[in-house]
Amino acid sequence: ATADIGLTGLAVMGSNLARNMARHGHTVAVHNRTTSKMTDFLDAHGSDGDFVGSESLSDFVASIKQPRAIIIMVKAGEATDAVIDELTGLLDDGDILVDAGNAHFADTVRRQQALEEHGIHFVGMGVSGGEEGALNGPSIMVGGSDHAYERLGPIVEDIAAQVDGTPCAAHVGPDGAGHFVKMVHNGIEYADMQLIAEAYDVLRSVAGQEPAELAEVFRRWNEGDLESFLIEIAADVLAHVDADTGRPFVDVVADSAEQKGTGRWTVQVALDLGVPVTGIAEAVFARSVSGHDAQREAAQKVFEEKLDAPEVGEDFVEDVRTALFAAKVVAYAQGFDMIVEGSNEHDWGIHAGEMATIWRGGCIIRAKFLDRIREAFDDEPDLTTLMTQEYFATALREGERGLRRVVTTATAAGVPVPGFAGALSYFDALRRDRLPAALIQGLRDNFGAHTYERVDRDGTFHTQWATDDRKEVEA
Ligand code: NBP
Repeated sequence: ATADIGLTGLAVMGSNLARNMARHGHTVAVHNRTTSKMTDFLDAHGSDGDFVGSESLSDFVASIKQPRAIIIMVKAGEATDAVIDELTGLLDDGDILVDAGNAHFADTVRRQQALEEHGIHFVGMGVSGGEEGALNGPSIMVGGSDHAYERLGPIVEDIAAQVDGTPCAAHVGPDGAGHFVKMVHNGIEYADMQLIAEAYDVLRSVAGQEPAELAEVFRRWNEGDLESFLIEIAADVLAHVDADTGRPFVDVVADSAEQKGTGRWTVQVALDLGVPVTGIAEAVFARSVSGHDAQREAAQKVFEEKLDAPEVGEDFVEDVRTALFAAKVVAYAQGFDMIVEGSNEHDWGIHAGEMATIWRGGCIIRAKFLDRIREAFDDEPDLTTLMTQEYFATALREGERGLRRVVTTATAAGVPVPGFAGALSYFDALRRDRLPAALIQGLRDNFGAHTYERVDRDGTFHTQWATDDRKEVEA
């Protein structure tokens, strides 16, 4: 056996990851269910480094040094289970099987438990950064045993994106921790993109700026606190002109956003954990709304679109910028709340600040401000919410006025801003001394004797609503 690591599944992600490892001097055993894809891969990319190609899984396994580390990069779901089943019988005690696809973390936990009985260390590895990242340096979130990371870590840290000499890869925690964090990362990505899209919509629909002008605005924003990959490519997309029609590219693209499911998973899991990730939820629902063609068509026939845009001046652009940053802070704070809550629930021991560190490069939400998140958790590892940490609190204070103005102006103009409005509502809800949840508790007790607690003394109470004297009793 000569290969340092094996990879099966040579579609775009697997091919690029295999090439990345080979380019870093690791000998990579490669395999694909359809053999021609493996031979095509070697023909096209064999010169990238040392590969050992195998047609059969048994030859593939035999070509890897023990304890073996094998990356599975096939379609998430049944295909992954099928490959795991085939490989299990061929592996030895202590071998490491890595699923680098987009698995749901609950599947990873299930697979890890099943493989533990066979002495195999199963790893759920979240890989972010798309095709380009896989080839040139992704952000890698590893969930698995210490033994697995000892074997895998050096290779993974080698091929990951590097920021200031630090690899964007880490051992996040056991079993499903890596895929969980990757899922939340994608959820945050949804929220971030929704806010960027709303900022564009408001500036275009209310301030009347054209896509080419807005590309310049985003380019400027990318030089300040908002500096990030998503803002950079937003400028790029807005500046792009359709070759066929000569119109702005954003005007020829169908306005129905698609989703592969990780945003939806994040919200589903957040509901179970009881974490209010309103920014992510609004983003997922906004995409659903955009795809509800029948309802949109029906509503447009009945309710005339009435854009009653108030006059705004140059200062509005700056308000949108500060609003965007403040809303982004809220969305990221919620995402990190979810990581902390998930880690507590599953006893994963995730270091929240480390997640910010490994998201600084390689992945889609890479941004300057992740450094600030890392610093915040370094200063205070048990931080209750990012929103109160000095840097972010300042961003919220400075952005509050803009956020209110953007939400009220957009609302008056009939421009939907669920992301901005949700962020503002969350901010206001946290800040308020008293919430109307007190009335909800009263209603629940009235119709269902669900009981309530009081502000002035301990205990659980119920009011006998059906009686004349409405006596309060201790429940
Ligand atoms: P695909 O998700 O399109 O999967 C294609 C690969 O799965 C091929 O190698 C195919 O083999 C193999 N495969 C299938 Br389908 N069923 C199989 C089975 N029953 N047994 C063995 N192999 C099987 O590839 P991808 O787009 O490169 O994505 C790979 C993974 O990475 C996915 O989980 C994806 O969600 C994740 N991911 C993708 C991106 C991205 O930007 N595309 C980013 C991050 C993560 P064949 O050649 O024989 O059909």
